[in-house]
Amino acid sequence: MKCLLLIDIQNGFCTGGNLAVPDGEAVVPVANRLMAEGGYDLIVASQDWHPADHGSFASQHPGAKPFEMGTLNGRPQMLWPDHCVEETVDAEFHPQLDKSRIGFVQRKGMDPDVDSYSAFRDNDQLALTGLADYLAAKGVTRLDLCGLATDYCVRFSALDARAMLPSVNVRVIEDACRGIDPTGVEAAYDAMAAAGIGLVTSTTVLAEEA
Ligand code: VGL
Ligand code: ZN
Repeated sequence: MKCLLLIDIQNGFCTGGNLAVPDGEAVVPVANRLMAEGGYDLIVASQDWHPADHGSFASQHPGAKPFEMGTLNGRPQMLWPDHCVEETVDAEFHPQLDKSRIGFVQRKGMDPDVDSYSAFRDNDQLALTGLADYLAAKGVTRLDLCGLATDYCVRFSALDARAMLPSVNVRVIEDACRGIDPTGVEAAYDAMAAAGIGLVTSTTVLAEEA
């Protein structure tokens, strides 16, 4: 049972979005091709979905500016521009993403007091989204991830998949990811490889099907 997990391919992380990732929209055609021709049995998409007063927003911390470190509930927290606020265009999936093949959408980041980079659990690792149980119940044996951003939500989703679904083969499709900060992207790939996550390209994945 092969599953493709699309991480946060939303307007907010693409050009023109509130937390635009350089070249973020470049993942859209690759993701569409993977969905159509990658031989997946199940396609899941995560969606960053914040209340307007989310505590990860610099706007909620008097005097703070976006991309400064702050604290949230006693934990170090990167303070972000307001982004992916629920029910706004910024939070919608990219308009060119083929939604027709997405079987399940996992929203995250709804609790204003904790950030949730991972599609599986909050950053404090206390509250689970339920996605690990969902994938286990579906009998997923291979999980391929891609999307935005490599150094945040892709990284922590892949690491949690590895940790929470130990019998699943977890891979990240590099050319279908884009990151915020080049140093962070490098660190993310190092951490993922060290955890036993396979790093592949869409060419490899599509060739497996051919
Ligand atoms: C993300 C920062 C804040 C992401 C989400 O999708 O990588 N990054 N919220
Ligand atoms: Zn967010």
